[in-house]
Amino acid sequence: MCAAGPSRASPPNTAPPRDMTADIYTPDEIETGRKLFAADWRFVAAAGNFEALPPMRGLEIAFAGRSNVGKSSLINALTGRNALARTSHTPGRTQELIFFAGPLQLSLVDMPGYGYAAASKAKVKAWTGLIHTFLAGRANLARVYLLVDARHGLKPVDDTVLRTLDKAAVNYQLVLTKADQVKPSDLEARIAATNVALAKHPAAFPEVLATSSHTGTGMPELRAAIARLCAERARA
Ligand SMILES: Nc1nc2c(ncn2[C@@H]2O[C@H](COP(=O)(O)OP(=O)(O)OP(=O)(O)O)[C@@H](O)[C@H]2O)c(=O)[nH]1
Ligand SMILES: [Mg+2]
Repeated sequence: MCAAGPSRASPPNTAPPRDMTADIYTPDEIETGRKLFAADWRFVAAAGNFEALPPMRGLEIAFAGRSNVGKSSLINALTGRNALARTSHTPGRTQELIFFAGPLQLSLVDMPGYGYAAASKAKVKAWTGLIHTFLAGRANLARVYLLVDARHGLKPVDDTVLRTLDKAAVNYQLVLTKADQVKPSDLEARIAATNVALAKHPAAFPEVLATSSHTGTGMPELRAAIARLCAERARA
């Protein structure tokens, strides 16, 4: 079951939970992750405001990040489905919190992007409010993957979200997306620079993960990490 146990990270300045201290997975864990995401995943709800959120059920894992960073694509790549989450070349595609349910009472949450300059002020305000309220206040939010475009790295607009996550002590990990678009040497440099920036963030998993939804890079590890989280919460 993926439904039990506390959902918050350790308080600042204490050791991170064991599952957040290593990104090396055994072949068994990789296989468990593969099976978890090969199962049936389906859309369950869309919420444009806090009142419309579906009832809490099991654990939730949210994918947050700037507009167009590749959140919806990552959910599709994880689940091996082309169109489970809606993607688009143009920013601002996902405009609500979208919930997908899988096995073990686990849900994935596709979030609206932030930092989308072309949207109206009112929309930006509503999305930003919803994003921060959800990230800081959803009791069964077990982990947040904060996505950052590997070509651009962390931007000032990411800072407020990082602060919200630190303050709420939600356990989170930075994921570089679109790794296929960056030369390997530039990717190494981006990973190193992002790891340095992360040192200031107490609730963050200390290492970033490089992924590509187009080539599948990082998917087995991300699936294994989520499966490991489920197993740990079930034991807690
Ligand atoms: N090359 C490459 N392109 C990607 C990758 N992931 C996403 N994209 C592209 O980036 C664009 C945005 O992807 P989405 O998944 O819709 O991004 P999003 O973060 O959900 O965007 P919003 O919902 O608008 O915030 C699409 O054109 C994708 O095809 C990747 O790993 N590699
Ligand atoms: Mg999207």
